Amino acid sequence: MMTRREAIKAVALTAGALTVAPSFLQGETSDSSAGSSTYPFKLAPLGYPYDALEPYIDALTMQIHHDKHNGAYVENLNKALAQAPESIQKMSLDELLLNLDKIPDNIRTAVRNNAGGQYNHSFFWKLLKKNEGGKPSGELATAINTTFSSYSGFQEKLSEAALKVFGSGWAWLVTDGKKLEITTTPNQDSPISKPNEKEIPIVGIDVWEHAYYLKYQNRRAEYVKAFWNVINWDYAAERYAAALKG
Ligand code: MN3
Repeated sequence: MMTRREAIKAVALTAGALTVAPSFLQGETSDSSAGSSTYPFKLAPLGYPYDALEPYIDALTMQIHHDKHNGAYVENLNKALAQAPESIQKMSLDELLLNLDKIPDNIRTAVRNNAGGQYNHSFFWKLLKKNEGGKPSGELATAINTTFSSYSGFQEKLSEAALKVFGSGWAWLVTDGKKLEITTTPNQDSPISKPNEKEIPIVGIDVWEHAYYLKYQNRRAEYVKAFWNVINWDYAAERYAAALKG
């Protein structure tokens, strides 16, 4: 239990020193994963069978990717935070990623990589669902068509970005709450960590080899092509609608 004085200190710290997550982001990734929203973090269950995305993404890839790779990010994030001051341990995933400059030097890289890994993957699992050739609808479809001329124009631009990522990283469709933009991040960096830009992920393609190597080996282009069949457009549309509201 926190004493009253500690509680006041924690509140003061949060209000004074931290970049507070926009309401849309607050607790979004952490509360919906089946665990606490702060340290120690837990790996939420995938939420659907490993083979749900066959033949586009195979069951073994999903199992290893979720259980082992995402599992390791959670484990290593907790290991890093175990040595952190209590004020840092009380930060949600979003707060950690929005305040990397306030993380102690000795654990900053570990937090950046592993909190990023946990954030990106928690989002990614929810974004995936076989769509049977489905396309975005509603406001998101309108925005995509306005920004990229057409759905196929958008597919081309995001695929191109995904293929250009050198080594391991991600290609994203993000929004600042107004416009849509395509961007990439290296390693497990999260778009929400960019200090001078507000970038909320709407769609993200994991182009680490661990996301596709078992089925596609070195053929990233084939994986990226297959990816269009497993985007949960309802989830992307929900995130976009929420981001517009701020
Ligand atoms: Mn991955």
